[in-house]
Order: sequence, then C-alpha cells, then structure tokens
Amino acid sequence: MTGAARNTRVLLAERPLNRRVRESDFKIETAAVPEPREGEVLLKTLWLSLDPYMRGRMSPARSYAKPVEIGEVMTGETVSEVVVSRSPALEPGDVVLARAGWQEYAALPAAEAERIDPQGMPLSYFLGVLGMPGQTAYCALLGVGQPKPGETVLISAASGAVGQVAGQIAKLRGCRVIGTAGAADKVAYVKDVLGFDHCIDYKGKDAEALGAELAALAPKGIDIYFDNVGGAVHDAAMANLALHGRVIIVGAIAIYDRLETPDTGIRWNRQLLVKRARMEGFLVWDWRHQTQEFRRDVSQWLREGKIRYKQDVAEGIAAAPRAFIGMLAGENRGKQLVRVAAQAG
Ligand code: NAP
Ligand code: FER
Repeated sequence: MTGAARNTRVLLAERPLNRRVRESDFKIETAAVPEPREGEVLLKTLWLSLDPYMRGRMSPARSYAKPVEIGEVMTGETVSEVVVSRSPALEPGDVVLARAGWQEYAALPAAEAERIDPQGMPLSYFLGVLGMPGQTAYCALLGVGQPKPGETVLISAASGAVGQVAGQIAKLRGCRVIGTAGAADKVAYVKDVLGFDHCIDYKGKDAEALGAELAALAPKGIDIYFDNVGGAVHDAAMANLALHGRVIIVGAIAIYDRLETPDTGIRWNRQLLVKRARMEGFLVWDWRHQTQEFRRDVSQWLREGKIRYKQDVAEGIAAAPRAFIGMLAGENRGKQLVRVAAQAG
C-alpha cells in the first residue's frame, strides 16, 4: 500500500538536565512503516507542531503528563492524512488532527484522530491559530482574564504562537494592549501588523528597568498579565499590577532549561494582597469543553480579517530538532511548524 516507503522518525536520545537542548539529545532513524491493526488507521504526517511544552516532556520530572522515554518517538500533534483505514470511522484521504509524534507515519486507533473540515483555512492553522495555541490564547484571556473594555493587558512572548492571538483578541475586546518580545523585528510586527498599542524589547533588561518602562506605558497599572514566560518580565509586571489585577500563568519558558532546580524569586504575596489581585495557573487541556466555541469565533475573526497569524515553517522531519531548539531560543518568527509532507490529494 505504501510501496517501499520508510518511516523517518525522531527519538529522544538523552535528557537535557538543567541545560539547553542540543541536537544530540535526539536520534534520527529510519524504520519500517507500521501496519495498522483492526480499528486503527495508518497516518502520513503532513504538518508537525513544535511547542514549548515538549521541553517539559524531555525532563524526567513528572508533571501533568508523563515524560517521553529514552528511545521513544518525541511526542507531538500533527495534521495527518489517512493512508490506510481499518476503521469505518475514517477513509483514505481524510485529513485528521492526531498525536502522531515526530515521525513521517504512525498507526493509531481511529478514535484518537479527529477529522478536520478545513472550510477554506490552511491545514497548518489547526496546529496554531485554530489549534492548541490559539485555544490557549482564547480560553486563558477570555475565560480566566475576563477582560473589560478600557483595561490594560500585558502579553509576553507577544509575537509567538499564543501571544499573537491573545493580544489581538484583547484588542477586539477594547483593551489597551502592551506586548513584550525579544527582537526589534518582532517588536515591529507586534505593533505594526498585529496592532498592539505598545511593545517592549525585553532582551538584556532586568526587572527594574522593565518595571520602569511598564510604569511609564501603564501609569494606572496592568489589569491583566498574560504570562507566557516567567522571569524578569513576570517580576516587572507584578510590580505594576492594577487594583483587582489578574495574572494568568500560562507558561514559564524563561525557566524551561532549569526544571530540575527549584524556582525561587521574589515573593509577591503582599502585592497580591495590596492590589486584591488574583494569580491563576492555566492548562489548555482543561478547556476541551470550549473547543467548538473557540474554533467558531476565531475562524470568523480570521475570515473577517480581524486576526492575522504568522507561521514559521521548517522543511522535512529531520529539521525538527534544530527548529525546536531554535524556537526555545526565540529564533522563530510566529508559530513554529515542520512541513513533513505535501497532501496527496
Ligand atoms: P512561541 O511564543 O511561539 O515561542 C517561544 C518564544 O518564547 C520564543 O520565540 C521567545 O520569544 C520566547 N522566549 C524564549 N526564551 C525566553 C526567555 N528566557 N524569556 C522570555 N521569553 C522567552 O511559543 P508558544 O507556543 O506561543 O508558547 C508560549 C508560552 O505559552 C510558552 O511558555 C508555552 O509553554 C506556553 N503555553 C502554555 C499552554 C498551557 O496550556 N498552559 C499552552 C500553550 C502554550 P522572544 O523572542 O520574544 O523571547
Ligand atoms: C505548556 C507549558 C507547560 C503546556 C503545558 C505545560 C500545553 C504544563 C506543564 C507542567 O505540567 O509542568 O506550553 O502546553
């Protein structure tokens, strides 16, 4: 059925402990294409999503999900095409969202693959603006942050997969939006293309300097901090909270290379008290009940041209390790993807 096709895949070879990820932490190998069993489908990967949470899965520390084992295929969401179906639920040629991992082919239970009806949208969007990162932006901002018109919203990693969407939704809700990003061209994109009111280049600045910049841009304080990064930007935001401020802990990428050491820093309890503020952790997998509503709203905003979305595409499965390491270091310009194969169709 697949002729002489082989399955190139990326395995975890070594755990990066308290250090940056290196290409040698991965092993690229070529194996036989798997045979689907009864109830399964053989999927060919079209698009692979590279997301910061995968750094956590390389660590041995148990969190909300179990780590990837050494010698196992790296985990990851894909847009895939059904090549062989041994289930009545899917047919060859169907395009699905699945957790096929960092590989060219995977055999999975049909029940674990969700058929996509693209309705004119690019398939890759289902891993970004219409997928997990977009839903993170939508549910964390609207569900937890509950923005009101005129409020000031701060968004870190503003030009990334999640940040781009969060900031544009906050603008649609009538908020003043400030971003932070780590390069001059990212700052320009956030302001000029995405329409944020301000964007701060945080690189090389400590919490005090960032805090002073924020105080000047938001003299009445920050009502909502959409925290994608932790670190110095977090400290600067906490020092500038408005009365009844909300801090949404969505990510902490500034410490993902230090997951094995305790995260210590300034204690903000008194600031939360004085500002009667709230800080709440967010995990997108808790919000599945809102997936349909999120996709409907964001699809409409895309069609109306109210939301723009930039993607950064690496070519071929073997490029995944380098692209992943680059994304963690801020080299990506928009949502990081790997184009693994073209659609047969
Ligand atoms: P992304 O923003 O597209 O890419 C990661 C970005 O993080 C880099 O481009 C870089 O941008 C920034 N970064 C790297 N090191 C940093 C540091 N030391 N300090 C500040 N920024 C740094 O990634 P994403 O997919 O949108 O994810 C953004 C955050 O959301 C991540 O923390 C991720 O873990 C989190 N997330 C959480 C959930 C959830 O359910 N809780 C779901 C999805 C994503 P700069 O050039 O601007 O530094
Ligand atoms: C992410 C970062 C962290 C994410 C989930 C987590 C779904 C969860 C971390 C943990 O349980 O330690 O981007 O995305």
